[in-house]
Amino acid sequence: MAKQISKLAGPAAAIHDQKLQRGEGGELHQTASGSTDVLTTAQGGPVSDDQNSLRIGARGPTMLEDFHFREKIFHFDHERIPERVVHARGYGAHGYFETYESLARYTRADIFQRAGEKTPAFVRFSTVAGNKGSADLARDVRGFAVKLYTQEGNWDIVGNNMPVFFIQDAIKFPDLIHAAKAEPNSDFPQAQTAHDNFWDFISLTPESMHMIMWAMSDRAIPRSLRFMEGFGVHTFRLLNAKDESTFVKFLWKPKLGLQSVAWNEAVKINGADPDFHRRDLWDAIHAGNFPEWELQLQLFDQDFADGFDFDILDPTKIIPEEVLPPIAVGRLVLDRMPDNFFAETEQVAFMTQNVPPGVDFSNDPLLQGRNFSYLDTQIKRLGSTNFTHIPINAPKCPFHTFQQDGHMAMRNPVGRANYQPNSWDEGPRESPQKGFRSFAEAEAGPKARLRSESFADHYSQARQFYISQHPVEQGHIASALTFELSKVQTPVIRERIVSHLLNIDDALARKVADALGLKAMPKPADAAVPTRTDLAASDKLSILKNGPGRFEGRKLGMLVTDGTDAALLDALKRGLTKAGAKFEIIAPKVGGAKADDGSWIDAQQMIAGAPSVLYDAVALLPAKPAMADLLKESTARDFVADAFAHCKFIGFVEAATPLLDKAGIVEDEAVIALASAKDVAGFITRLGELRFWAREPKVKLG
Ligand code: HDE
Repeated sequence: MAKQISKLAGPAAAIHDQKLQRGEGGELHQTASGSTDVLTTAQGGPVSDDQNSLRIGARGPTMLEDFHFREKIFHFDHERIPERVVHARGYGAHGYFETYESLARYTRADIFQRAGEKTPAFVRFSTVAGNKGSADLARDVRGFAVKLYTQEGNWDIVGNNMPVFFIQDAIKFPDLIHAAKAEPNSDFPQAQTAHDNFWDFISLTPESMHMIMWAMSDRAIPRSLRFMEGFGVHTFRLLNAKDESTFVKFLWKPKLGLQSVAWNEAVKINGADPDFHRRDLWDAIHAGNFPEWELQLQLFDQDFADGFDFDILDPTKIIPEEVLPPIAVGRLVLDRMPDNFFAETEQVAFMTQNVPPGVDFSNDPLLQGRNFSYLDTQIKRLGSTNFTHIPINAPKCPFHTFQQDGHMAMRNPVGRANYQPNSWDEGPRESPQKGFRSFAEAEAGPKARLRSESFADHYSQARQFYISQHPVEQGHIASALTFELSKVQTPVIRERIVSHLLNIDDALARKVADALGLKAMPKPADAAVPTRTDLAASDKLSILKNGPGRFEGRKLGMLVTDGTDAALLDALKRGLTKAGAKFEIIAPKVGGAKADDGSWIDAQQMIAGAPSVLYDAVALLPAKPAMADLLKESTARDFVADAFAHCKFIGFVEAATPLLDKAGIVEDEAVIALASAKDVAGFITRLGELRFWAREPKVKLG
């Protein structure tokens, strides 16, 4: 009977046979990797057939005895681990930190002792509110978590791309996050704060107002993870060899400058490429364009802290860079993507309490609470106290503990001594000289649940942030508030937010109230401390005032057809490469098009798959004979109309004029004619401005 049954049946059999046959031919082999390795079970047993489970007869029941099938399915069933409760969606990369010069004066941390020293690093960027599968361009804070594998153990600077936070005490974190994430009864909206619960909580939490200004600014919709700043947020301490303390704030400054997208653009990017940020990082690193940040420190002593306008322990406050200029102490370069996303990016465990000797905590109540949370959350996610045995989390310096056993223990002590002190002359010993020492701060006071009076000013720095913005950015903040509050269905919540805005900036409050169609202006919210109007604007808080002034690291989308001017295209390609920029060719068909000189232009995208939101600027290079077909493509019209509406620079050849007309474009100085290769240099220089915001009032995006 068995002989009559084909061992392999169905389509899988055909593939299997084909692969086996071709394998015998010498070019292709059975495994996807192309290796000659024999497939095995996790126990190492060779597998003869991975296409069919073991059964009795061709149409009979599957047998429990099929240990390969059972092991395969069992393992698959357990592939998922709990996603992070916040910052679930993230993307990481490896790199290094290079120290500029010795900081021994301030800290005894080994990483800061020698100029030119390189320390391995792993960075994970993330959004906060969305689940693991959410889209990259959500309006949200971005996590900026850095793990430095120092010679004295791992140092994690678990920061964000905004220097302040919503709350002042960690005890409010679960409430904030519950309110921000999907509502519990409906389980929506996903990755959006534009809903009642979030704004209800915010409207009842005045301390969040400064952070709300940041979250409603363009900082919340970065163009690339490479173009955003990072901040340690809290005040930390540095301790030198004499245990003298200097307060410190950590700032990461991107070498390629700051850049964000427009909200309407973000919404469209999420549809066109929900992986926009991770793809951008992947592409840049694979192309050898390694993103880089400078680590800058704001250093200050107790006298500065005592004299500063706000409490340096309050995480809803910044110290403006104009008040306390930061010093550059090193650079962080990301030069390698993980080999495996799960093993590295998903399993990496950042913890605020990972600090080396010479770095210490302050009493910031948010930081103190985080120091509990991060260790606790790793048990839930990674399932064992031995999560430090996972390579991405293991220190890269020698380390010796007496910890043993537990689930998945990979490293186990050898020898007899698993305690100390012991009489066997075995095992590590503590070292008062080398070991971590806390700053011996004198603490006293009643045991009570208190919020310091010095934390009570909730509006002054919110106002300072707002007045520091470029008028275009101020407009975006008003639009973002209007959009978010327009999704709030309970009118009183909208009114409450406007009543807070009245304490920040009267014109902003009125603009939002008007845009929301509020029937009457509410009274300003009761403020514990009146808003200060004497704080000077800080240009460093603006993105537009800190743009790169060059197109390096950005991408031009070039629309071509059959008959495109090859010389012009070539000049554009050369000019962009010289400027350190990238380009992508978009054609009616992804296979490409034939240029006017008969050469073939390879395309990377077809028009319908590459809306202009994926690019920083566009060049329209079609040829006249192809226009009739191109004009029929509504995606070609959208390509142009969106580029214009998002205030992008548009280069065009004369043949493209009917397309500009069809998209309703009224030419301005950022719609630039490219008559020949001579015009390319000027065009690329203009691209360095990134956007032509002067157009915005004409293309109101809401
Ligand atoms: Fe976090 N946060 N957080 N957070 N946080 C986590 O730890 C928490 C806060 C930040 O890429 C969790 O491993 C509390 C501020 C980043 O893996 C958790 C409070 C800042 C990441 C946690 C805060 C951050 C996290 C979830 C209020 C900026 C992602 C998974 C006191 C300075 C790290 C995890 C990564 C992740 C707790 C507030 C940044 C639950 C209790 C402020 C970048 O432990």
